[in-house]
Amino acid sequence: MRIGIVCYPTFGGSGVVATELGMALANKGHEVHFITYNQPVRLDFFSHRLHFHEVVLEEYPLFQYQPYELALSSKMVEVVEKYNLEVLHVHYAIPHAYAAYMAKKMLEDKGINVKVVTTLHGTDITLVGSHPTYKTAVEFSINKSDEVTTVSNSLKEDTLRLFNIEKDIKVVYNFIDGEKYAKAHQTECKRIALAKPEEKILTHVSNFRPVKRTNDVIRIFNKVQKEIPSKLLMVGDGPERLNAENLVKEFGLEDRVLFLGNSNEVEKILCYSDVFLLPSETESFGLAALEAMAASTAVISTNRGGLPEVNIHGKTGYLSEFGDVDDMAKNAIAILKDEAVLERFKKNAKEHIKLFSLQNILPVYEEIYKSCSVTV
Ligand code: GMT
Repeated sequence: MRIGIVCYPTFGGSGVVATELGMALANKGHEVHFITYNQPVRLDFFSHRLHFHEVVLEEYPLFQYQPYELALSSKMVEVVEKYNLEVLHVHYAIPHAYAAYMAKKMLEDKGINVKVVTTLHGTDITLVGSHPTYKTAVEFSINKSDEVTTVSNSLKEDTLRLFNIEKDIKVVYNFIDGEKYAKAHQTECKRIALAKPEEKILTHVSNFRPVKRTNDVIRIFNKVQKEIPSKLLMVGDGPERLNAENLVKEFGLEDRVLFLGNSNEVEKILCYSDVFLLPSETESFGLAALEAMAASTAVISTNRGGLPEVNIHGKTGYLSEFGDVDDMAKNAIAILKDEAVLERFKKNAKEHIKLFSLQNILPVYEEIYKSCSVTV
């Protein structure tokens, strides 16, 4: 099939899922066209089946805000027309689903029919999308999509609770290419570069937004390192990074916590990790946790949103109430202090990700594309 993928090209989970999906579809023989304002960060190869079309914004002094939706929908029309695309798969409702609807209507005027699949990722529903500023347009564009998917049952429930949705919503979990992580484990893991053999390694990966509670990560680690010789790797960047760095200084943990910045090769960092910390206020799925599990890492997280669908309490890690730093530290210590327990959790985590394998999820998206395009 000929598929257009619209996403944020950054380190956020929705962009990562969209990019991995596009690359996997191209590998399977589909023609894929990414349409966004920058080359997606995880897009690591091009082929005759994988294309990138940049949405260029024209600066004009009159505009306090550049009208990205206009540029995006115009680009979608151009690419659909030129490459005869059958489906536009937009990731993250704002503003992608809205721009896709406009593109579809403009194309209809030219006698061209393209189907729109919208995947909701989390904050486009739970934090930003349901805000009165955006709600009307988000609800409209979800209802006007040909197919709507969410990345967890929890996000589907949130969407139905927060919006007046007339469309059927299909749940398609985020997925992972387990082989990439297995390879990193075998060939590229030089743990000794970061920690002494007797030290355990804890990791956090995020965009350091307030919802990720990066200060709770530091507080949990502060408690853990008092009982377990350990290091903490903080991967990513964002508005809360400075606060987290200040808290590290306050606790006197500068030699135990490493801030590594953004990385598009998280598998090479996660392969060092024993425990992954994700104390988020909300998380529609928690792709970062799934990536950690693929690298055989136990997960300590909150029980919010879709996290219980990914992290199984007492098996792949532990779930705690949001903000309960003591409980999360206690659980991390329980896993880390006993080598046999740690090995069991690591093995369970690696086993559990099979449910979310690329091989399982890719055909589900292909089926969705096919089913909506046959109604042409
Ligand atoms: O985690 C973020 O803040 C980024 C955000 C995004 O849309 O890029 O992530 C959301 O989508 C991911 C991929 O589906 C999910 O794994 C994350 O749980 C979700 N984030 C939140 O719900 C906070």
